[in-house]
Amino acid sequence: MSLQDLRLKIKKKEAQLAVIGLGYVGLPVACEFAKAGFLVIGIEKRADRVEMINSGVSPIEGDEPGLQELLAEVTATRRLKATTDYRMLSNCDVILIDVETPVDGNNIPRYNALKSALEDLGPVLKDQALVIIESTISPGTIEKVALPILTQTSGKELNRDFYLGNCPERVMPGKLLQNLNQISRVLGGMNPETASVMADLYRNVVRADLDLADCITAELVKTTENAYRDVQIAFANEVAMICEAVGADVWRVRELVNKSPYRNMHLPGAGVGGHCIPKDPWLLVNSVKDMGLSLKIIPAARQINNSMPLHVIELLENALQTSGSRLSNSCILVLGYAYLENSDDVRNSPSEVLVNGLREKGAKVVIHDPYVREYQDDLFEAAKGCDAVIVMVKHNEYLHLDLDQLRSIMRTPILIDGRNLFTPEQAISHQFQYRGIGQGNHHSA
Ligand code: SAJ
Repeated sequence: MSLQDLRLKIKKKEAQLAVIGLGYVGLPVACEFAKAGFLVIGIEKRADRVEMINSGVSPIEGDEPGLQELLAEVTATRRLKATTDYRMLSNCDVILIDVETPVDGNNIPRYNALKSALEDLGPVLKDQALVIIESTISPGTIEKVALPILTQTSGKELNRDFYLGNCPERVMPGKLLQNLNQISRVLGGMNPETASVMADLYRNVVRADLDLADCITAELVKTTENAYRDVQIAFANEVAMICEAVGADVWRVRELVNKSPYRNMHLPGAGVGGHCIPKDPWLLVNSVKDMGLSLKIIPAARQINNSMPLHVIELLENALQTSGSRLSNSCILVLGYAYLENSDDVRNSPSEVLVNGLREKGAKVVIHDPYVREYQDDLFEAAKGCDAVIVMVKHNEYLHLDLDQLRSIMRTPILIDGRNLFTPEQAISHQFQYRGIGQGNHHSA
């Protein structure tokens, strides 16, 4: 069979698909291709998740519109079958890889999961199969990591016996299926024909642009788009620090800046969390780490964004000092532990950095988050006797918080606003002492 034969099998939906890694990316991907009419084998290392998936129950936490129903349908019709057994891949024509690609404490990707998946796939790789890595990877990883492992473990030759591409995922928790269908994708192929065949495949699930490219371009686009966001957020945070220093309101400044054409100043805040933004800039930086290129903006943006939870602590200490209190014997209520509003996802949450910092300084910390199971106790019960409340996440549940009720049960009415939930005027009119990211004036009544 040739690549053209594979293209034909894909067009007739006779190609047998596989997805390695049935997490928050791989599972929706497997379901969507099964829904499109392909037979899909899902490889998942955790047997408990395999069992859940095959019984039609999604292991993905959080609200994912349509996913549970779709999974139930495609497993009931046996279009999707999950397994831990790589031998099931020996008859697969297209294998998508959606495993995690974290960076270590030195911001270096180790690719343990990716290397393991490739090493297990190689020996069972079918002749003329197409392997597509969807995970976010450092530019150069296809060439320097994936290709050598597949070649060595399969004994096959690229573009003769198998084909290789990179199609970075672009999904966000809470909108997995919607993103998959509606956001354009970059199709990087190790040769142009491979990219073209990838387009025939993705056309079955993506109703947006499918942009053909080579692999290094695809790897660069994904890591760059998230580094871009991180830098934009860091810029907003740096302007917020300026506004605090000179006594201005960053939110008013941002509103008026963004009235200028071609401006889009992002939201300053208490930090940057999640599974993508804190990691992907380092994947981009890592692509040139041994080339003597001295990068400045991207690492500096990471440093600024990582410092924001610590800046929230500085705002708190300043407010406590004004009240004659000390952090070491205070009780602090933290509102929001997820990394994003209206989400239960706590990965790389800025609140974790904040809470650890407060406890290291001797404060007693109480956490509330309506979406995170262990923190769903009554907010006002949690606030009893507290010396300050810190807003870390702008959950909808906090938008109409009764400040009078809150003040009546707190020991010291201090409000530290990490997400511009309240205006200083609102807080002060309810007799709170207020500090906010980027709020350089309006401290207290
Ligand atoms: N944040 C700010 N200021 C902003 C925007 C976000 O402080 O102006 C913070 C958030 O509070 C959060 C973190 O940054 O802690 C990340 O927020 P996010 O909106 O970027 O959400 P993510 O992490 O789910 O980002 C994903 C990314 N999508 C992919 O990687 C495919 C990102 O590229 C998207 O821009 C984002 O979703 C989105 O908004 O769709």
